[in-house]
Amino acid sequence: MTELGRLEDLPQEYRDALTKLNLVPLWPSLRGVMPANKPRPHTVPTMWKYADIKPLLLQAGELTPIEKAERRVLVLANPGHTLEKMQASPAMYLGMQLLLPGEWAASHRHTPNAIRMIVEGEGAYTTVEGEKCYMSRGDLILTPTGLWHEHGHDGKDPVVWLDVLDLPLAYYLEVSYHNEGVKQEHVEASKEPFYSTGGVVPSPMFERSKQQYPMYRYPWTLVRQTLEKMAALQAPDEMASVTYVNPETGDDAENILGYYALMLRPGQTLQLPVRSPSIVFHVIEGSCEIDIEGVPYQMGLADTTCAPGYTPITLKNHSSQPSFLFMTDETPLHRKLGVFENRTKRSKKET
Ligand code: GTQ
Repeated sequence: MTELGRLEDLPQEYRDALTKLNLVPLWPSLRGVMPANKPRPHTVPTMWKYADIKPLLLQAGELTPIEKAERRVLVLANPGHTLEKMQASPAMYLGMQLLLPGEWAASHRHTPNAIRMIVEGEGAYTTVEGEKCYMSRGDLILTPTGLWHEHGHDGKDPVVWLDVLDLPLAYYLEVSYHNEGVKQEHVEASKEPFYSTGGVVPSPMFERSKQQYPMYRYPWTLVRQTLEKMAALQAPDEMASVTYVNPETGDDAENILGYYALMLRPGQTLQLPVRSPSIVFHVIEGSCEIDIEGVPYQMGLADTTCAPGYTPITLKNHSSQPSFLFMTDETPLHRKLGVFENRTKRSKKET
């Protein structure tokens, strides 16, 4: 590859003249912004242990009343992007949110899409566009772009959940903002049971729902059952995984980030395809080892790990119990932009 001229090769006077006019020579920076064959990600493999986060989150509950926080969240920030950027990857934001009994996180809506994956505690709920979605461990609740949502808690113990937002992308695009709302009245039960039978969707008067987001809550009990059935019927080296989709269209549940759940059988090792999107793993049940470019991360219950794209990743369940993971990645975004790649196929062809 041709070595390109450096900034230092240019006379200072010339460089100053360019700077004064808001001009930059491309060639000293070209290889940086467009490296050969593979991107150079800022995202570094990072693990956050729930045991480390929980006491600090509970302390935040004592230090900062909910009214002063609006959302009481500790952000899982990837040091490769610098902590101030509050991003786990180019498009993913992760936060652990605490709601104490009796607290209420006021209604608002925002341009970034969000989801919550419930980590622990019973009795809390998110009201999304007037539908009350109860939170139990492992449930996924969508709050897509522009939809009103607020969190309440009628239970006895602290409730914690993992927030995933495409905030870094929205912020980069300069489209990130929120509106404050008023407490949602006329609240009804979540309509998610209408979609709990695979293969059929409600069609009152023979009309399919025109709602862009017909289902807000994906209960863990049902997802877990599906994974167990898959694992029981599949060959031992197959991957028991599901994608959270819009039940009316079969598209990804949200536009930018993809959401998935996976079961690792006891003793199972799974080599994941090497693909362009960054990916986040979160343990819903059990434990596992995640090898990212050969470095092992030991994941216990509710631990979370982020890995950059274009990276070989292997999942190993060393225990005698099944392990269940929630995953989120940037696949829908990459596909829409036309930059999605699966390098596994290519390397197979080459060899
Ligand atoms: O619960 O609506 O972690 O608006 C960051 C921003 C959670 C939320 C976050 C938010 C929320």
